[in-house]
Amino acid sequence: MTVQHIGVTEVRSAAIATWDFGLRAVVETGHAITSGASLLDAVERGVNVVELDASVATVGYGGAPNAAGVMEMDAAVMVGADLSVGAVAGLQRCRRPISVARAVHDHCRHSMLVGSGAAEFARQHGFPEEDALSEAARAAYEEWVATQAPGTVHGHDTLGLCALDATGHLVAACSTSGISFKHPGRVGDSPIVGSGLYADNRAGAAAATGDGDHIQRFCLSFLAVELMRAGATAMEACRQAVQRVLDTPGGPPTREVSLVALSPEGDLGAATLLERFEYAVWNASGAEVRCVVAADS
Ligand code: SD4
Repeated sequence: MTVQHIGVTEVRSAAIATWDFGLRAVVETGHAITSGASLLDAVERGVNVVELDASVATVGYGGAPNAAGVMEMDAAVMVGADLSVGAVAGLQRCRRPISVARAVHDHCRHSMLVGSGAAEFARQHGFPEEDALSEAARAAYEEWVATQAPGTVHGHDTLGLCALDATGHLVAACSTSGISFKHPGRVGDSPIVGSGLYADNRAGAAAATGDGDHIQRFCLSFLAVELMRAGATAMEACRQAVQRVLDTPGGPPTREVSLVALSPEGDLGAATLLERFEYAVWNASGAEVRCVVAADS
């Protein structure tokens, strides 16, 4: 477990992110918050760090392409102060999809743009056309084409990030290349408000990761936030939300379900149906990777 103590001036500020690679995102977000950036800027910078890291094989540059070998990325941001959102889905030729989602939030009269319309919007707002397919991702794709039957599900890990500043504002964000080698045009839970992410300053914020084809059936992030609104701690809210998946009539459709959550008081939560799920936190005590085991184990 890595612990980094970094200068924290605001005791309430906190951030939580999915997976161990989320550590870099929460540390960057924390630095930005403590150096006076707006919460939205801080979250965008935190997500950008992971998006631009080609060694993360599921987010932004270096992520996994679709079944046609084309990178199609999903990202969204939600602001808990006014429930405003910006989202992109199936975005091509961009290495920082969260920044395009942020631009949709800031400059577009719509909440979500997809495919060629999202790419055109990105160009209009100054995002260069960039190849998001890394050499390693191209090699993995070629190996998949040579060896795997179409439709085989490969790795997929979304960066979901929730952050709180000292004034009680919450922001949630998601960025992913989605399920590896997915059908062209497939959109997962990550850019869908309520499924991949949700934030409301009055109740909390949450973000999901896992098999988005199933996660979007449960509106898991909204559910976790509503459970916090009803009085659950962030940890209880995550556990009860993943329990909803376990309770599916006929049995859970997938065990690839994990959630992180943050309350307006800075209380942190996570739950999973995987054997173990690593997530990253940052607050006044420092930054570290933590782990939870399956909620029903
Ligand atoms: C998706 N939920 O596109 C994303 C992928 C993911 O852990 O988070 N995997 O379905």
